[in-house]
Amino acid sequence: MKVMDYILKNIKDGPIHMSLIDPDEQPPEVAGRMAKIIEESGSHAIMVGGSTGIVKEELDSTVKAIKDKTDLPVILFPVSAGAISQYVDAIYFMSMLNSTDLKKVVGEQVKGAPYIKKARIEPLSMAYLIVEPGMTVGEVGEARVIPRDQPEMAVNYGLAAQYFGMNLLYLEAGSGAPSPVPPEMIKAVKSELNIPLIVGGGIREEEQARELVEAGADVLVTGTVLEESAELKEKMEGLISAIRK
Ligand code: 1GP
Repeated sequence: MKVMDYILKNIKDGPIHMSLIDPDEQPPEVAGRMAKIIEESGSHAIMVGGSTGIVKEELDSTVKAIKDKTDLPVILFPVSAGAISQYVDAIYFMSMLNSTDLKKVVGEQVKGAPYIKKARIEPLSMAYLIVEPGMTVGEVGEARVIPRDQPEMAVNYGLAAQYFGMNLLYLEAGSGAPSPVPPEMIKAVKSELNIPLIVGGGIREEEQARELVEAGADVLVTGTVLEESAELKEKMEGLISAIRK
């Protein structure tokens, strides 16, 4: 099954969870072990990415280790065209629509597209919007971050993405953000758009996760909690049951 069909099929039954693994944070075999726990906890997919200086070899061995240990779809969350692994099941073919750097909007994508075709990786067309505070990705991406109290700005970008024909919208508060994307923004976007909404950045607690899915998020992404939790399985199960309820 195509990864996009898998996402659509699963979100029909309610919101889902995806786990973000940063290849820079641990050796491949540890990433593989984490992936196994992630799968057992009920997460729906593994995203790999998030680092600025990643080299392809390191990325490849992490992806292979994850694929070895789980059957979950592995989706590349790319930083640049320079590090794309042919071992993933799909790649977010994403444009940071509120970046002031044209490379982040379309330049890297033009560079990466021929490789994606050659390697036959499934592209998942996605609009990526950075919401205040944006953290490292907002800075590196030179984003004009969407202020937390301006949900209508997120709606307008989202509508533009939908009219461009993009299939997913990702609202990103930034990895490690002190608090996630505001629920009011999620509500506003969901009431005006009909493409699936992914939300990530700063989600640590079950209560937050519950609030975000109640506001309308279709997919919640967590990364930092994977790295921080000593009791990974318990933490993940708690978050996922809050999302799936
Ligand atoms: C980053 O949204 C993701 O792109 C995950 O953020 O690391 O804060 O969970 P966290």
